[in-house]
Amino acid sequence: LNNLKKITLILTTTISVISCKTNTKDLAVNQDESVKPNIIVIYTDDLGYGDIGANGATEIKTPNIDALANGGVRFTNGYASSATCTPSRYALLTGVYPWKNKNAKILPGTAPLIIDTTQMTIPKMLKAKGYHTGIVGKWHLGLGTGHVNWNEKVSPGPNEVGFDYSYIMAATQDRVPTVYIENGHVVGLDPNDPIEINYKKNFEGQPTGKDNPELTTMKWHHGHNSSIVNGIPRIGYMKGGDAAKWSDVDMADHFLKGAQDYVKQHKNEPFFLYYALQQPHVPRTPHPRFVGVSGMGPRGDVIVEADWIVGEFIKTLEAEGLLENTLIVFSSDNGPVLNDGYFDDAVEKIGNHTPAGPLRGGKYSLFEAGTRVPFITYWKGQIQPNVSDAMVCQIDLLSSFAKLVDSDTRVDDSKELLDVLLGKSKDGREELVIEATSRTAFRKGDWAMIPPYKGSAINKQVNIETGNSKKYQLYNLKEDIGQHHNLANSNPEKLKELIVAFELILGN
Ligand code: NG6
Ligand code: CA
Repeated sequence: LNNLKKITLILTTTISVISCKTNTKDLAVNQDESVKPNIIVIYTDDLGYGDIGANGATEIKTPNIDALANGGVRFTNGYASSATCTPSRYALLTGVYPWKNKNAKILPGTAPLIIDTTQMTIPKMLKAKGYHTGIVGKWHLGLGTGHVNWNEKVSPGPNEVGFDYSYIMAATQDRVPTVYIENGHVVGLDPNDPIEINYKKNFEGQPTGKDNPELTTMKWHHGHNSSIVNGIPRIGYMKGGDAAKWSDVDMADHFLKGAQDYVKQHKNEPFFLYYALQQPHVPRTPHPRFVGVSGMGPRGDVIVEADWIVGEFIKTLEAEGLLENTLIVFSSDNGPVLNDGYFDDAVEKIGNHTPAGPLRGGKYSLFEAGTRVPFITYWKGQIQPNVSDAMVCQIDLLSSFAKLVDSDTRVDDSKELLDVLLGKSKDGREELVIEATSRTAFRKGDWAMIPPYKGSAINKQVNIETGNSKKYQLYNLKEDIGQHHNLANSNPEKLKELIVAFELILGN
């Protein structure tokens, strides 16, 4: 009997150990699931810090973006890495400072891919953690290796640097080729009408903005006088591919549908979507239902359109039951510009609107408005509504997302700031190097320092202050957010401190 008792005891213990083990395993599985939220980056093009209501705009209404800002963390010191597109996008996806890659500058539509296919990227890191990864929208990081044949599979591109799915425009809305590319294939291409692209010379007999202004519906101001597509003169020459050419006024709806379809298709697995909107970059082509809504001309109209798009996209996430399990980051690739090469009333109809908010400069500038942009994180039920003055940069997303999904991947320039992004901490970056048209400047604590640069103090074509000066500039942003008072002479110790820290990072 005693023996039987013993056996029973052993058996019960074993069973309870087994069941305990099973429980732990279940728990681990559950925990694992819970660290796999979806991640979406909504990235606008040239949207300024002051272009959204949440950051103080009163002349333009952006209720849907404001809802994200007011329901999430609204960063007042959120930065793009650069004051232009390609470098900012490079830094966002790779976590590497763009000034470390000499090719990370505004690219023509024929440029080769500038991300090394062996390099770490956000989608690659997430893929390794079981995520499906997609991009819908603007790419502008180059395609192919030098001589792209647009009539064959275009590669390498987004699919070779970590994206399982890509639906993109190659460069910008104002650059050829003006076609959509899905997983490397031009959408709707008629093989009997092959595409040819050249950025140096025109194809014989093809009209251009320069020679045929009578064929244009939008007038060029500077640049933008090559091939004409849909009445809009572009940068670069294009021949053929007529059936594949996009409709500019439908682009926002088209990308929205792509983004909605993507999340619907992948809602049952963890996914990462990089949704890169084209607004309010030139050419500004609002859909007819948005024409005139802002009273500010096409630039205002496409901002209202972009806001509507964000609202529709969020509605889709809600309808699919995804909002509670999705971290959304909303930002812009660089600061605002009014006249960026077309006569489109952006300057004439600006009224009292201030696209840069209280900041100095704009796109292309080393002053704050070049890189300090709308920056919002939103996660229903997980992020408490909050305004954060912590310094964060898009370059930090890679390491921070890695932390979120329990990945060991870290990239040096990319600071792991997950708690800051989730609004749980205000311990942001202490330092940041910003870039604008191949020049760099430095932010440390409350201070901004711009080293001397040759060249014009104003980019006359776009009417934006570049930040160039023969002298060092030093600003205390806490007291002087508009960078009106250069303290380089009156505070030499601070200037020295920033120069030393800056050069240490630059490796000088
Ligand atoms: C500039 C274009 C500008 C815009 C910019 C890229 C001219 C004169 N200007 O070269 O219109 O396309 O490149 O903008 O061509 S970005 O947001 O993609 O960096
Ligand atoms: Ca841009």
